Amino acid sequence: MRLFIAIELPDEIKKQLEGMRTHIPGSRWVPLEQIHLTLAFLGEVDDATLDLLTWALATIKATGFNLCFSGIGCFPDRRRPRVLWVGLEPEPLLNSLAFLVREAVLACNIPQEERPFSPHITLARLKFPPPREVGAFLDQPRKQELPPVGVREFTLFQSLLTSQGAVHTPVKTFAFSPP
Ligand code: 3AM
Repeated sequence: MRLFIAIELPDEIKKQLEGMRTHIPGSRWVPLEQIHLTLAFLGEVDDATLDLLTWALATIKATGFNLCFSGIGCFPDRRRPRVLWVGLEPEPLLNSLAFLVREAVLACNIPQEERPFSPHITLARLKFPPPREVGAFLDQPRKQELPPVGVREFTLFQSLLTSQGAVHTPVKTFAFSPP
């Protein structure tokens, strides 16, 4: 099973993020139902490791926090933008959750990339080098404030690759223990 771990966002927020779409040639906008905040990408995991992983994730002790949205940006940089995203204000409890998730994943012998966790919500992927519309998108003034989102759980997702693109299905949700 191809898996990743993410924080789900409320439908209202997903609608507002979807509303930020503009016309950019060669862009593939993330469908509303697939907008999320990725904590870890796992890739293919076998059934035995999945059992181990769900046990390891269930032992995570995390504290609830609020996600506060910041500006729009891109990866890897403005000269070669491939991914357009909305960023998040620094939140130590989010970093701590990502760290605990990463430790749990590594403990199950699932390899993880070395690069540091860089919290973002992907809005679009670009197929070819930046048309001028990308600059306009990145420089747009903030039209509306997105309200903060309370986070009390995270979700293990299956990502099934199909000819129509990826289909994401929640496998298991892990609620933070009450304070
Ligand atoms: O939330 P974002 O868009 O950053 O890009 C994929 C998405 O991250 C990423 O996993 C998240 C859920 O699909 N992803 C997909 N394939 C990947 C890979 N081979 C990957 N991340 C790293 N390596």
